[in-house]
Order: sequence, then structure tokens, then C-alpha cells
Amino acid sequence: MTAAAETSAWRFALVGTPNSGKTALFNALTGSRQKVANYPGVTVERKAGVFQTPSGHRVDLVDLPGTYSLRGRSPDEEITRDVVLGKLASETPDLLLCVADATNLRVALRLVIELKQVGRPMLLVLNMIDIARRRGIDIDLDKLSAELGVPVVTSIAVRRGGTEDLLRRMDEMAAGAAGQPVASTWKSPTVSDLRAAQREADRVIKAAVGQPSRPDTVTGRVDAVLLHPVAGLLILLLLLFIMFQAVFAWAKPLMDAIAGAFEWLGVLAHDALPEGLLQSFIQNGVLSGVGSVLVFLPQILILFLFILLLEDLGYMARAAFLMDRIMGGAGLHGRAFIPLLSSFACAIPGIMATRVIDNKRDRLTTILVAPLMTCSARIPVYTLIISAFIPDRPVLGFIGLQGLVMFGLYAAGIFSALAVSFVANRFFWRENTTPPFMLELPDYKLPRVRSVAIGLYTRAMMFLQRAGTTIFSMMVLIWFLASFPRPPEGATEPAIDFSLAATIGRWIEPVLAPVGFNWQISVALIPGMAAREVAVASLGTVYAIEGGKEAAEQIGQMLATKWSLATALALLVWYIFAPQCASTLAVIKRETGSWRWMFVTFAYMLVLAYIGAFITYNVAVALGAG
Ligand SMILES: Nc1nc2c(ncn2[C@@H]2O[C@H](COP(=O)(O)OP(=O)(O)OP(=O)(O)O)[C@@H](O)[C@H]2O)c(=O)[nH]1
Ligand SMILES: [Mg+2]
Repeated sequence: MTAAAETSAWRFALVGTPNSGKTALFNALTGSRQKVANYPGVTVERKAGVFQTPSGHRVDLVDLPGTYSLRGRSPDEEITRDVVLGKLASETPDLLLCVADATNLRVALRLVIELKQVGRPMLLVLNMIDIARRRGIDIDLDKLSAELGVPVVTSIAVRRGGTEDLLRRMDEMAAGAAGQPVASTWKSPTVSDLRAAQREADRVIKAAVGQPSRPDTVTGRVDAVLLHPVAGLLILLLLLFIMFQAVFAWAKPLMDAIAGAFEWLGVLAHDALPEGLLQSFIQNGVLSGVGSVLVFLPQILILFLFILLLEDLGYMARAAFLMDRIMGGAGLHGRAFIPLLSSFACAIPGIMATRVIDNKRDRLTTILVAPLMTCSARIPVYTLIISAFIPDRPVLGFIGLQGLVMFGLYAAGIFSALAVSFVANRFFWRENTTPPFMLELPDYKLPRVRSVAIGLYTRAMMFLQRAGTTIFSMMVLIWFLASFPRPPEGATEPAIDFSLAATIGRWIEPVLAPVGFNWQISVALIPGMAAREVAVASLGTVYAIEGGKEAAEQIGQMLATKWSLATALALLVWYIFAPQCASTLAVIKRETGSWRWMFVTFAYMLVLAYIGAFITYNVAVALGAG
């Protein structure tokens, strides 16, 4: 592309109500893979992408968080407002693509009318027109366009070719639109402005939209069961339960296969390389270390398969609704549900997702407890210890004990998040005005194979990338610490006893001895700050070096011979609470804009971890598990 074309690129922005398909459109136009899901509040930051119109013009497209109005009440809505109003001077859009859910025009058109006040060129995109047509909603496009005074096109963001009309229309419109100033008369709408806009929207709908004679009742009937205060909660619990059983049962053969492959590679490296440092590095550092983490990919993907399916189906917003009473009792805002749920993947997107919460206090509480939710980086630690110490036998004849313990660990995370927020609200904030919870329940949609596949692929790549970068470099470090300095000639003690790792581990050990941790665990916790699963990899390496000849043995079997059950249980409990990840702390600092809350989180989690592990260890020892 020439420099001239570069400078004259058009800037378009996707705005619209939450869950109307903006990100799906963004992905379709730019070929990106941003997260799309069937609940409001998925996108919480600006995302930029590039594409070409049919006439070959370059467009810089920005995807924005969904919003019902330009009032900017929560941090995500402020982002949208600022971009639309051109407050970020270099990013003032030339054209607003206002994305409306064609099945839900009442709220969508109110926003359109509000956006018109801004005075920027605008194209109304009636997305999800496939669903609207199926339901028999009859929209007269010409009439709608005339009544609103805004050009209108339809689109189906998730279907190949579903954006053709939109692309063609962009070319026609954008040529004249570039570089127009924002109307200087814009002022923030008041509540009565919004009411007036709603009246106007209703008038337009009456004039241009024919509602179906027989309205859709499936959603209503399904929701009567799924949102039932008792039956609904039981179903939610059952779903979670099945999920954890599956994480263990289905993943087993795949995990065994991966573990077997790494073991085989280890033997291969052992035989192919001469005895010495290189052999030790490849076998103990790279293969034992990185391999011990990669084994967990199947479990992580199975967990995400469930989450992605439920998200696409439209169930997650219902789960939020069901949990609202329980969460409200603990002082958590209903809108905290999705951020906390996202934290099952990783606390970082979870903390980002709190941007949808408008009340500062509620948002802060959610940020503080999000790291207690069991993130996927804990899965390797949990699984490793569970498989090594908890017998694989059925309970009540059909429930796997290992899956049950995993479920218990997740439940402990959730319960402690509720407890911490209860305490914060009761004793620190002293505020018990839980605002009413409003969340639009999306229509149920059949999960799309393609979008679930992309979601899984994205997850897998993130995990592999972590394994290849953070985890790998930590492994090199640990291998180095565990291998140097070399023992003096003729030493009788194991070589590792002379290493830096042992020195550091023994230095920390006294602090952690009361909770049952030996020096190997103590030293593994430090690189674990970079990423939780590194602790597993570190243990793999340290014990592999220590074990010498038995190094090919799987790390789980090795632990079973080295730790007491009490130590294993204490480490599990430690991992429920411990602030074991530096990136999460950094995001807390960024999102709260203060060091203070970062330190508060670090301190309270560390205290909980220590007390929890201490109690567990000592109770277990007293019960004879030492
Ligand atoms: N059938 C159908 N589904 C669609 C269409 N566009 C989007 N979807 C689905 O609608 C849901 C919401 O899509 P998103 O792109 O995440 O919506 P969004 O507007 O970005 O939502 P927020 O980021 O929360 O504001 C997803 O489940 C999509 O798969 C469409 O044209 N037809
Ligand atoms: Mg989005």
C-alpha cells in the first residue's frame, strides 16, 4: 500500500448495545479472533483491526464495549463514549457503525437516537437479521431509514457472506464522511432525554416494524425451569459437577498419552546424549519441566469446552441471575458474576471484566476476590497432587473421588470469595446498598462449532505460548539453580544438596516448615510467582535432578513417595489462597490505579494461604496423615 493510501485510511467504530454482535462483525470484517459470547459485557476495551472495502480502501476499525447510552456510567461505557465523542483526538471515527440486534430494537433504537445527537456520520447495521426473519419480525428497511434519518443495512455477522451489503454500503457512504467535525452542541443526556429518546424509538418501531403474530415462547418455557429458584440452582450445580467429573475422566487417556510421549523423549535424550550437563538440561530441565506442564492441556481444554458451550448457548447470564441472591447476601453485585466466572480461566480477564460494574466499591470488592476463583493455571497443581495422593475410586458407586476433590477445591475458592467479600462489606466498607441487578438475558442460541473451535484453539495457543515462554524460561532458571554449583570431587551427598536451589530452599524452609513444606516445595514457589503451573514444572525438575537414575519416573509417582498426605493437602489449600501470580497483581494495580489495593490483595491472600495450610497440615498430622 502506498503512503498516500495509508494516510487516507478511514476510521470506523463499532458501537451498539451489549450482545448485539459487534465483535462478531469485527471478527468477520478484519479476520480477527476476538472473544465473542452470548452474554452482555464481553468486550471491555477498545480493539483495533484493519480491513479493505470492496473498492480497496483501507479502513481502521475499532470494536468497542457495548453500551445502552452515552452516559458512561461504568469504565467500559466511558471508553465507548470517549471514542464516539472524539475525545481521543487521534481516534475520532469518520463513521459510526451502529450495530443493533434486529430482534431487540427497542433498546437499540434508543441508542441510535442518542447517537444521532452527536452528529457524526452513522450507518445503522441491523445484525442478527437471520434470527429476526426466522421469528417473523418484519422490518421495513426504507421506512425505518426514513423515520430515523439514518441509512440502514442488514447483516448476519456469523455467516459467510453475511456482511456483503454492509461492505458495499460503506464504500458509498464513507467517501463523503471523512473528517467531519463532531457537533459542538452535544451534551450528556439526562434521564428525561433518555425517556424522550425511548418514546421516539417506540414511535419509529410502530411505523416500520411488524411484530410476529405468534411470539416466541420457547425461551420463556425453558427459563421457567432454568431460572427456577430451586430447580434452576440444582441444575446449575449438576452442570458444574458433571464438568469436573469430565475434566478428570475424559482427560485421563489424553494426559497419559502426552505423559508417555515425554517419558519416551526423556529416555531417548538420555540414550542419545553423552552423560553430562547437556543431557541433564534436556532431560531434567526441558522434558521433565515443560512436559510436566504440557500434560495438562487436555484438562484445560475440556474445562473450556464446557464453558464455551454454556457461554454460546446463553446460559451464563442465567447462571448470573440464579447466583444473584447468594452473591447479594455476600455483598457482591450481580454484575460480578461474569467477571468471577471469567476468572476460572484466569484472574486477569476476570479483573478486566469488572469494568462493567458502575459502582466503584462493588467493582473494587470484585477485583479483590477475583484471584480466589480457581484459575486454569491451578489445574496442573491440583491435578498433580490429586492424582498422586487421592485414590482413584468411586464414591457411592458412580462418582469419581478425584473429580469430587477437584470440585471441592473449586467450591472452596468460590466460598472463600463470598466470605471475603462479605467481610469487606460488613466491616470495611460498611455499606449495604446492593443496587438492583439488571442484566439482559440473551436469547438462547445453538453454539456454533466454528466459534467454539476458535475459542478452544485460542486457549490452546495461549497455554502453549506460556509453556514456550514463561514456563520454559523459568525451567531453565530452575534447572540452573538446581545444577550449580557442582558438588566438589568425591562428595558423598547428593549433588543437588550443593546447589543454589537447595541453599535458597533451605533458607525459606523454616518459614514454611510449620505448614508442612520441605525445601523443594519452598524453592518451587518462587518461580511459581511467574505462573502458577511453573511450581509443578519446578518440582519436576528438582526431583528429577535429585532422583538421578529414576528421573524417567513420572513426577506424580515420585511425589507420592516423597511427601506425606498432610503436606500434599496443605499444598492444595495453600494454592486455593496464595497470591501466586505476579501478572494478576500487576493488573490489580493497573485497574485500581493504586499500589495500595495490590498490596492489600497480596497480604490478605498470603495470610489466608498460610493460616489455611497451617490448619490443614496440623489437623491432618493429628489425624495420622503425617
Ligand atoms: N444468529 C446470529 N448470531 C449472531 C449474529 N451476530 C452475533 N451473533 C451471536 O451473538 C452473540 C453476541 O455476539 P458478540 O459479537 O459477542 O456481541 P457484542 O456486541 O460484541 O457484545 P459485547 O461485547 O458484550 O457488547 C454471540 O453468541 C454471537 O455468536 C448474527 O448475525 N446471527
Ligand atoms: Mg463485543
